Amino acid sequence: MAKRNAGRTKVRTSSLARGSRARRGEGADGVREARGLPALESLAHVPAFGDCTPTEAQRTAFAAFTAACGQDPELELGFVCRLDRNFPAVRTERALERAEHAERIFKGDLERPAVGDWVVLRRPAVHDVALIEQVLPRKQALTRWRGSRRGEFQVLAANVDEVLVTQPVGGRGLSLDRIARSAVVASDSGAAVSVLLTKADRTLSAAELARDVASVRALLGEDARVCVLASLDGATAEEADLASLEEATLEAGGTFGLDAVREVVAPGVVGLVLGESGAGKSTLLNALLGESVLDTTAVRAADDAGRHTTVARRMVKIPGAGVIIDCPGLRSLPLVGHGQGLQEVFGEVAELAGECRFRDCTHTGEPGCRIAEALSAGELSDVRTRAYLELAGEMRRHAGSLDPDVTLAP
Ligand SMILES: Nc1nc2c(ncn2[C@@H]2O[C@H](COP(=O)(O)OP(=O)(O)O)[C@@H](O)[C@H]2O)c(=O)[nH]1
Ligand SMILES: [Mg+2]
Repeated sequence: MAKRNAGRTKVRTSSLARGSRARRGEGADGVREARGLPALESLAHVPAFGDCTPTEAQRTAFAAFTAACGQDPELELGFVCRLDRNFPAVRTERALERAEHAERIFKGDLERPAVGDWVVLRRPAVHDVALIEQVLPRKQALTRWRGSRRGEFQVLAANVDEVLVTQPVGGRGLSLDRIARSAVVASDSGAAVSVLLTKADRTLSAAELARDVASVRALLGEDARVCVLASLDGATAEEADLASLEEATLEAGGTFGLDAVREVVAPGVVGLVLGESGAGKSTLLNALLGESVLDTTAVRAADDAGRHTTVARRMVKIPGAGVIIDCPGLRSLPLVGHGQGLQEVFGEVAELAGECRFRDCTHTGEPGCRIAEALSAGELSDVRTRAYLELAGEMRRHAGSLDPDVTLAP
């Protein structure tokens, strides 16, 4: 019974607002216009219902919800394909709809939907605006710590298969620290990781690019997928010697060009571009789409940073490939509670760290430190060990800064 009621929660819009909207006959369009949201009909490359696939668990949960509501025909299965300033758009088999949150979601009793979430959508026969009743169990969620002492995490997206860690080369130079922490956050969520090195046309030489590719592989392991992209904004296409950049990339064990990205995000795969503002994420998606659908921005020469043009989180369907989520750049990515991800990315280092004599060994000169032993015996990579120790230390410090009653999920 509780479930049935749960399925019939009220709309969060006040009945007054709803009533007046209905009286004015505005419907969903009125809501959209009032909020300055883009018209759904105007959006290109929105994935079709069949471009994403719910898991068995998500299907079962949907079936259980509708069964508890007496197979209410108003309920539909869908996924959130867009969030414009937190206003969701949901793709169902029948349509693409703007939706509001059910009261229990709005009040915070239930999880808020993120892009990629499979949801139960109520499409009321009489009312105008669809309602997200519940978020179905997530296959995974990409989350980041908000930095507060309460240990709250922001869900960047859900049900993502492949995180494309995007970082420009040339300019300020590669940030291996940023790549390492992005890989940890992504692996912690259970997603696979690829690294995209963008703007390779700006590197001084093919040899320099080869060094960058090699250093990412040295950091994340020889199996790491590193894909190099160049001249995607068109402006510099003629000046750059793309052939020699490609050759250098392949020799260093990387892959090159848009086809390499299409291969990683194959049909049926949901990817997400994760990187700082100005990294070239939207430009990459436009190149994959073959037209300028996403807004891009000029970066500041001083620090190579963009100005956060991308305010919406949205999915686009890449022709001949899968779906990619574009989201606003993240300025910082502080780590806390991502131990699982750290273990996954730096497995051999994490394993040795667990074998030190002291359980709380900080690996800074204590006796019986297995890491120090392995390093001096040449059994561990310096680069990987340094990155591990840096991030593990940061996670410990951050965990210590949380309020004492906060416990992080293991
Ligand atoms: N030289 C060069 N510049 C690029 C390339 N891709 C993107 N840019 C530039 O980088 C800036 C930021 O790109 P944008 O796609 O908006 O970055 P986002 O914030 O990550 O989405 C824009 O000025 C682009 O023209 C590239 O392949 N080569
Ligand atoms: Mg962008």
